[in-house]
Amino acid sequence: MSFDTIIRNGTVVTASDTFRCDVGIRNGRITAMADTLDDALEIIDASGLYVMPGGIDSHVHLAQPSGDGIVMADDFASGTLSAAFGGNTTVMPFCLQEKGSTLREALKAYHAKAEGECFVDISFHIIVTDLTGRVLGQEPPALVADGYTSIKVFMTYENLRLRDDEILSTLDSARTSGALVMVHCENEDAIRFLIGRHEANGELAPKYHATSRPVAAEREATHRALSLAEIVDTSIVIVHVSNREAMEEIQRARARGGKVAGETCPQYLMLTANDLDATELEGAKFVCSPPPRDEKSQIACWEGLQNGTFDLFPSDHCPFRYDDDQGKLNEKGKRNFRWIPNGIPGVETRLPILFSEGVGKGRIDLNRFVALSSTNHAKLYGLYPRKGTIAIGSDADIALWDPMKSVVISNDILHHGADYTPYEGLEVTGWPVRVIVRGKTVTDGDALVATKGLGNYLARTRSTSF
Ligand code: DUC
Ligand code: ZN
Ligand code: ZN
Repeated sequence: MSFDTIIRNGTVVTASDTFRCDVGIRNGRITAMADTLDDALEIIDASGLYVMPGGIDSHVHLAQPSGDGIVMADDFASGTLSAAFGGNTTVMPFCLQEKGSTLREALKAYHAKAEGECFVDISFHIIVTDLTGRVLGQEPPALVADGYTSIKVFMTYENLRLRDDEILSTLDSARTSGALVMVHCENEDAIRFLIGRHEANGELAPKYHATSRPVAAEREATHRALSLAEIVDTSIVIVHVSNREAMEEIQRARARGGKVAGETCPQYLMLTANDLDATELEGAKFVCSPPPRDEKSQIACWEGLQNGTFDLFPSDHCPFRYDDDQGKLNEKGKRNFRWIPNGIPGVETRLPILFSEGVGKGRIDLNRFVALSSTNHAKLYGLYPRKGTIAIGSDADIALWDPMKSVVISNDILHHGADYTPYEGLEVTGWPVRVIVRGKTVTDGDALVATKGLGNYLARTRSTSF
């Protein structure tokens, strides 16, 4: 046999082209693309379907400690299962450095959590929270050599944030070692001041999460992060941008010659701060940071996806159960918004939402969909062309898309560990009907046809985007 699998009669879509051809797979890789291919153990008929690179979700949180008594709703098994059903073949979760431990120790702990559990391939970004000890002196060069080529830092959250001098040191260390730094941009001091004011006024409902983290707090921190990167002359990723003003900071930094990548996420296209103002405590379901803004911000984020300000459209999947004392409605969270864990689920709905609202409504074309959902993630984070495209020699990571399939999103049909979806009742058209990881089918329609452990850990090269 020439091939293990042939995908026949489909329309291949990459970030640059759309064309009809058969795809031949052998030993987990794409080994032939031609008008007609024959001679395989398995023939998959993809008539009427798009043959796309599997989604790469480069911003997800799985099994991450999130505060006293709070438990994330997804571990590596459920999170990667949900990812697969959502059309993804690789996800990039965060590995959180606990204060007092080294980055290597953090990685060891996360590898232990993920080992043998995953349904799709994974690769970690390291969240740096503690610069004492050898962290910046010695660890990054060796970590980059071992394929850990990205770092995230927070400007907010008292227990996670780095001060400006620490961010500068991290950026400088990343520049010399070849790592890429992702920054969560919100001004912690301003947020703490506003939370304090809300508390003094007895304003404790979930909706005050949004007003305690205003656009100005995000815009200011975005400007500062970009300035710090400029000062040490290094590249930077501004994650989860929610509004026009922060987006314009990215545009201005690029115009000055800055090497900047930017993300926006489904919640900034589909939700607004009004969703946090729901009856009872339902607004807790939409608490994430930065918070969703308003309709004008949604329009701005679409513009950013269209005009290239945003290179990436990850989910920022950060799932907590709602009706659970280890989740959104923990004892303290029920009484005061500041204790509601920040984050919402979305790894399974990211691609259907972008396809339906983006391609289906004429806002972006098919090739931009592939760039935003897969190819740009692979390029930015050192996985391309092994991942993120349909090409000879690439891993056979493929999502077969039915562009006509309409689905009403409901928590019942999703596979994550959360007990809700923020997109309940949203009708989308376009759905991944089969997902293949390195040549092996993981999902086929509603069926799971692989066992966990199929997902590999991916060491990465330095970014090829800048
Ligand atoms: N930042 C993230 O990137 N994800 C969820 C929560 C947060 O603050
Ligand atoms: Zn963040
Ligand atoms: Zn995140």
